[in-house]
Amino acid sequence: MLPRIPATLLLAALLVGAAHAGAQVIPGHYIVRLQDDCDADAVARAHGVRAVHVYDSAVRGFAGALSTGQLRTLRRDRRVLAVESDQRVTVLGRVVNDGTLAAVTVTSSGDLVPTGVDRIDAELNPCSNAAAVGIAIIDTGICLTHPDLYVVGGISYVSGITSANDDNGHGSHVAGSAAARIDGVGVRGVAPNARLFAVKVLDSTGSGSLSAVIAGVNWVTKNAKLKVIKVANMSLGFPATSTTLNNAISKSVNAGVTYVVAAGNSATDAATFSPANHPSVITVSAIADEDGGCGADGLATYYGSDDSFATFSNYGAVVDIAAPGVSIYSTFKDGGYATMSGTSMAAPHVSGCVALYLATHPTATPATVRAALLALATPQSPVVPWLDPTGRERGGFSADRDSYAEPLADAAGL
Ligand SMILES: [Ca+2]
Ligand SMILES: [Ca+2]
Ligand SMILES: [Ca+2]
Repeated sequence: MLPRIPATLLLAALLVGAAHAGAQVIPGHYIVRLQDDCDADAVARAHGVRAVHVYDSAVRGFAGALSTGQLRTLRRDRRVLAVESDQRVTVLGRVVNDGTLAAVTVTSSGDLVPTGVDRIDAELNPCSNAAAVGIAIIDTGICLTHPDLYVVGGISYVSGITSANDDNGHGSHVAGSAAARIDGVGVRGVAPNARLFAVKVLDSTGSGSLSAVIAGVNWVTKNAKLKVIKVANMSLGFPATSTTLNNAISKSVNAGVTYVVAAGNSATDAATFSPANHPSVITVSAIADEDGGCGADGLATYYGSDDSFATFSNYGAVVDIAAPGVSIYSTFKDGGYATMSGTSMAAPHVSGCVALYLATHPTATPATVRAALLALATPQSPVVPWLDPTGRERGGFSADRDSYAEPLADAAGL
């Protein structure tokens, strides 16, 4: 923790995320999963389907509008493993729009250290080689010209949008928490200078389709080796499960990409939310931290007291680790900065941790990365500060909603 500039208390904010509603199916649109040796394009053509997305790496298949007749003949085709309805996927973070700035400290370089970066002591990590690690932000895109973000590539799977540039702000915010540069301006992220890939699957309203998300996972998997993409952040979700998405993520993880996903903002068990419930991803819950320090002596936030489980955060056995997700200051669209809340904001703190770890352990598998992050994280209890073996002050958090006590991410010793 650094000495801090006093901050205004967040007094009002929009509710984060929608209430837990049922899955929102996109009528007439389907995702078709094929056997591994199939040419997805050829199968789609044979059935007269104009595929919107074709999957050829993380999973074989295609997605698009299907007539009742096409649906019937596809289900009879022996190359078809599954046909599922496409559905609506949304971001899991909102702008805090009361004009207050979250507490931040200033480094000697001049970059602001947002509270979340400070709380997990990322500023104490020497972070020698993060630029060697690529992080894919599967989101609304990233502001491609933002001076604080090192964006080296991208793709858009949003209908009618060819650029991966962020027209919403959410993806840019997520990207900045993970990797905003130390350059004397703006903020710094957890793993400054990590290379960012903008995988745009959600539109300007922060909404998109499951079929586009699968296309994003497919792109990451296909490009992981060549572009050295080792981390994928998904600050998005939907209240259902998709076997096609699950298979795609599994294959991507097997290809060496560590997936970090938001638990969701419905204050309920994340077990029924995808991709939070995937067994091979790192699922992240959110804590409220007001002052960037441990010890619960900051001011109360709109979503709970300092260093407590955020009132909106999903919980449950599928959650692996917690990170700050309330009133987080980071980069935004159009070269700007904004304060946002949500498990969307917690996840990229962990993606940054993954990048820091991989920078010094380049051959670690996703399972090894997860084990290392959990081993070095701060236990929930005690909240009262204690000194770790390096003499650094540590402290957990209170008010977890279940009996699974996920630890709080810590970046100093990665
Ligand atoms: Ca900066
Ligand atoms: Ca605190
Ligand atoms: Ca828990």
